Amino acid sequence: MGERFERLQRMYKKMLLLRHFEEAAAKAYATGKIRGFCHLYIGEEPVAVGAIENLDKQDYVIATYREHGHALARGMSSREVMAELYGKKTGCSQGLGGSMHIFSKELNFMGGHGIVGGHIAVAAGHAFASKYRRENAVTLCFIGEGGTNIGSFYEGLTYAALWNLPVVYIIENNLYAMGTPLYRSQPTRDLTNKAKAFKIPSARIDALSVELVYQTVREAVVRARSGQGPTLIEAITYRFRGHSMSDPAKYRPPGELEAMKEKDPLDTTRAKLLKGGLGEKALEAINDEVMAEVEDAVQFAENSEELDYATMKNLVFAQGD
Ligand SMILES: Cc1ncc(C[n+]2csc(CCOP(=O)(O)OP(=O)(O)O)c2C)c(N)n1
Repeated sequence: MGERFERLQRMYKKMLLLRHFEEAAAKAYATGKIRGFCHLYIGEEPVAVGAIENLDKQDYVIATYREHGHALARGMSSREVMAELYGKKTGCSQGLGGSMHIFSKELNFMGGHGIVGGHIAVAAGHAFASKYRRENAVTLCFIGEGGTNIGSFYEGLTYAALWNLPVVYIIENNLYAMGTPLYRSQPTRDLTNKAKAFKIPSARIDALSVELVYQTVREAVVRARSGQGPTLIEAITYRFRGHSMSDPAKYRPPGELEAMKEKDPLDTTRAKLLKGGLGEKALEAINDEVMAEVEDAVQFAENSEELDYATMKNLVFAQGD
């Protein structure tokens, strides 16, 4: 089997993990086991998976509050992410961060940010630090399209361009910022126009194809790593669920969701693998393996303890007089 086909298989398995993981999270949310904010990425899987497939160990990832999938794609264990959603001490942030604050220093996974766009300038900071330290690292920064209306977007892009920083900005354009459609919140439909003011190279892609995401980000990562500076990619995608668990998403035009589900990136990738020679049995085995991992993560989260109050308090408040 060729390298390309193997990569597609690997990316399919990851996307499937993200999908099953979040479906399990939604179930746990419905029964009150997960509480607070919880933004699902279902439908958008090719963006995180295709992009992060390009990274090396020393690279950085920074994302929005819709980041469970990015953490899993970066290699965080399902157990640690699920336990964090459950608010348990075995979670990546000891259960104190929750859904919007998935974080791992070991994986250079820099969150999980609840302030829309707030992390965009932070990404430029990470890229500056890694360039200064000659780490040969690239920073991938994921942004919602709504986030490109925030001041920090312009600060981040200014410094990324001015200092030729090794950062790739990926706009996950899922067409809605909460319930507001793109045409009501953006002066332009083509968000790569925003890169032109900074002379940053850009690409606008149909992100239902995980291979196209992989390839486009590949070029940007090579450019960043070889000292040629930042790129802005607009990845056009779609979320199948509401903005967060409390949103029934009634603002979509009738039929839109159903039409997009017809193009579910998991189904199209599966069909490609079948056509490429992977049998039904092999696909079933991948599915079983992923399901077992998710079930294990749920059991792990359910059986884990919460942090004790004294430790929680010590982590939040300063010690001493
Ligand atoms: C500075 C700031 N303003 C408003 C909010 C409330 N808010 C949370 S998510 C969101 C919509 C953002 O949409 P987008 O950037 O397109 O990302 P998506 O949720 O679609 O992935 C808003 C307005 C916030 N968290 N931070």
